[in-house]
Amino acid sequence: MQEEKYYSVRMRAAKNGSHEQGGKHISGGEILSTFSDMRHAVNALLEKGLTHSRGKPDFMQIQFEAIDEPIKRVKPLQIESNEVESVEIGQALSWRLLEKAGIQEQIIEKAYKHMTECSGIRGALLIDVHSGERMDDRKEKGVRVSRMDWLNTNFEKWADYYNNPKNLRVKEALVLATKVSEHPATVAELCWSDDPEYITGYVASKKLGYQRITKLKEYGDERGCRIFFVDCLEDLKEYIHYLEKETILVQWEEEDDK
Ligand code: PML
Ligand code: MG
Ligand code: MG
Ligand code: MG
Repeated sequence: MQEEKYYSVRMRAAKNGSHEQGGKHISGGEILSTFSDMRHAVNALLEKGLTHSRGKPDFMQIQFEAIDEPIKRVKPLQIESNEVESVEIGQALSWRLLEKAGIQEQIIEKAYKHMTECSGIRGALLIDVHSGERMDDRKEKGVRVSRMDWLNTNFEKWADYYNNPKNLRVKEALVLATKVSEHPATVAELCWSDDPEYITGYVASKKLGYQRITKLKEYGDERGCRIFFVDCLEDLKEYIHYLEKETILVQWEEEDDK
C-alpha cells in the first residue's frame, strides 16, 4: 500500500529581531501534516507562536517541506507523574532519576552547571555521560529535535484509555522525549519549560519512561532546560542527523500495553 505523503511543518518565533539577530526566543513548534491538512497545521503553529507567555513576537517563520524518507512508528514512553511539594524536592528527584538511568552524580552536577551558563538556548544541549562536557557545537542555538508528531486521533485514544489529560504541551513533550529516547545513544533526558508560567518538567529514558515532576523551577523563571545525556558516540553527526532529520510518528495501540 502506498503511504500518504507527509510534510514536516515547523515554526519559530522571536522578539527583538530574529534568532540569528540575537532576538529572544519566544516559541517553536513541529507538526507532521498531510497536504490537505496544511492550513490547519500552519494555523495551529501560528496560534502557538502568537499567544506564548514569553511575549509577543516580532519575528516568525513557518515553513514546510515534504518528507521523502520512510517514517518510523514508535510507541509512546510510559508516563508517570510525580507530585512534589517544592522545587528543591523536585530537583532532588530529578537527580535520583538520572542516577537511576545510569548517570554518575558528578556528571549530573556538571550538566546542571552547563545549563545555568547556557540558559536562553532554544534547542537541546548534548552532554557526554563520561566527561560531562557539552558535545554539540551549536552554541546558543542548541540542537532542535524535528520531524516528529502524534496524530491527534491516536493521541486521544491513548489519553482516553489512561485517563490522561489531552494537553497539547504534554503531547508535544512526550513526542519529543519518545523520539530522543528511541536512539540507543541516549541515556536520559532532563527538561523543563522556558515558559515562565509552567513549572512541571521531566526526566525521560527508555528504561524509566516519561517521569513528570510537578515542580522543577520557580514560577516566573524564563530559564528552560533541555539536556540529552549521550553515550557511545562514535558518530555525533549521525546522532544529530537522527534528531533533526529522521521522521518519527508516535503510535499507540491498546494491545501494546496489555
Ligand atoms: C515545554 O514547555 O516545552 C516543555 C514542557 C515539559 C513538561 C510537559 C509536561 O507537563 O509533561
Ligand atoms: Mg517552549
Ligand atoms: Mg498533529
Ligand atoms: Mg541510528
